Amino acid sequence: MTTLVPVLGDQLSLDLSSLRAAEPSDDVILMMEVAEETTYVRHHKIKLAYIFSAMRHHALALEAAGWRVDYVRLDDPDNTGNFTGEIARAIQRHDPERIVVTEAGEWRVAAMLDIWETLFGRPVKICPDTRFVCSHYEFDAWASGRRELTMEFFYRDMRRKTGLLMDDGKPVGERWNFDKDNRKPAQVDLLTPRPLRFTPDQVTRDVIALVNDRFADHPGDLEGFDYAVTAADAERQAASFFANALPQFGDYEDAMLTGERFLWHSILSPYINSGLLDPLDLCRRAEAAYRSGGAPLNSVEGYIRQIIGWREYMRGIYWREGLGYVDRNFLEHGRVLPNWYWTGDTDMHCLSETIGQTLATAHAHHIQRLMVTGNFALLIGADPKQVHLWYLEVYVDAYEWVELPNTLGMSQFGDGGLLGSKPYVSSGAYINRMSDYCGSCRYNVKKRIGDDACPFNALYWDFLARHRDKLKGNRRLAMPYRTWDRQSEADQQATLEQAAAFLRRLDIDGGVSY
Ligand code: FAD
Ligand code: DLZ
Ligand code: SF4
Repeated sequence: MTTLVPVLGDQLSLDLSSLRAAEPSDDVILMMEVAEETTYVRHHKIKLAYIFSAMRHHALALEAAGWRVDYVRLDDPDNTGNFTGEIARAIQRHDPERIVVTEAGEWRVAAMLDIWETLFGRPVKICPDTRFVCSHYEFDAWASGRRELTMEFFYRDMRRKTGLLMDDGKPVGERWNFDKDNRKPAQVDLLTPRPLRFTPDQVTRDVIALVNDRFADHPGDLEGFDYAVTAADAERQAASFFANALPQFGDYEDAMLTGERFLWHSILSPYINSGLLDPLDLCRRAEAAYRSGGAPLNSVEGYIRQIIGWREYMRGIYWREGLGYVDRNFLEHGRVLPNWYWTGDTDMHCLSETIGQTLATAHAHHIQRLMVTGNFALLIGADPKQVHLWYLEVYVDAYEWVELPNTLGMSQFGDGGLLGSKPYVSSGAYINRMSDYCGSCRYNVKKRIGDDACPFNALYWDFLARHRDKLKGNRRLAMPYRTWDRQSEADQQATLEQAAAFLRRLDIDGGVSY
């Protein structure tokens, strides 16, 4: 009487809900490296190596915990290349009475799980993913009947539910949100903490060879691969973050600095998303740091909000909005992304820095993703679906449930404001305020017109003018529109011509078909 328990590549947690419904003595865990998962986008090589190595190490951890693991490698000659084909083969090997699986993280894979019961003629139990604080049902109950799905109110409910940073039903510090304290620009500082680096072991080296061999045409390279690939090493990285970076996490949350890839960020998202770290546990430890005087409230509240607020909210939106979300394109944008999004080869320093770092490490921090690559793509009117695929491809932490709402919703305003109350666009002034990028750029951030004018400046006004019909009712844009209207017609005309000339050059020099 065997149960087959498929464990997917982002379900690498020892207390996964499906495992709770199984018995180590009788049941078989199935883990599958399959070609279909590697090619739905051209995943960055680091992302592939990370996932396969973490999966292989997790199989060893499961075995050490007493489980029987049937592990199918990508280069197994009989590998069918997809989850359903591998379940069919595993049924032949083990003749299980039933299948128990934790729900998939995205629509594409959920649709596969849904047909297994009919296809294989045995019961399939799909367990809720209890690694999230908010269930689908709870999110829908929260969202139903609301005119606006404001993250802040969702977040407060999650604080109440978890009790995080709550005293007698009230938020600690008598405020829910310390965002205003968290917008300091950073200075270059030799004492900036550095995340730990992990030397690849034999398992990772094998995977690196496999990825280099099979995915040579995918972006990135594996020369300096140093991610943690086990729960124990991910835990070391978390401990290092709490000890060294959390205290200043809040102050510099939105800062960007040349050559400083990590600043005071945790760099834990790949481990949380694939299951090596438990998000709620991290939040409780952040709170403990505050309560024991180890970190200030603005940092700890900011960190907790990112996880039980933004992260949970993005998942809720993803599942609530359904399959059609990916096609939403409120602003009717269709420009092809410049080919230098895959090389970093541009003379705009903020972009070359962010893209260069992304290609080198498969990571960029939030403000780089939102206000540099995302902002630029939105200003030029890039096709939001293509932008989504780019983010899904290049980041090690990218899974559709979290990447899509962040990119298409928050960053590209593709959903017309369901998720963000205004488009995240800015001129060069914002980038200049929050970074040191402009100081070593060939463009002058103060100029709007001329060969050396920062392209973000004319593009920003052009974006607002172009979309006036759709955006004029947005209260948060009333001020920029008033500023635009105060400019002389000649100045406005010169700005629009500057933007048009830039976009023409971009299409000729930088366009690429996807
Ligand atoms: P920290 O700055 O240390 O933040 C702490 C934690 O909060 C993160 O580890 C993460 O788990 C969570 N978090 C923070 N912001 C968000 C957010 N907006 N949504 C969800 N979780 C958040 N995050 C992903 O995990 N996967 C993605 O594919 C992804 N794509 C993004 C695409 C765009 C266009 C934007 C603007 C943001 C995206 N994010 C994504 C959110 C954010 O950029 C990353 O979570 C963060 O940079 C990860 O680095 P970190 O662990 O150092 O985060
Ligand atoms: C992202 C990814 C990749 C590249 N490869 C695999 C794989 O071979 N096997 C696997 O189980 N999972 C992989 N993943 C992660 C899955 O795509 C992820 O589990 C789904 O997105 C969940 O819906
Ligand atoms: Fe980017 Fe403009 Fe600053 Fe150059 S001047 S780094 S293009 S914002």
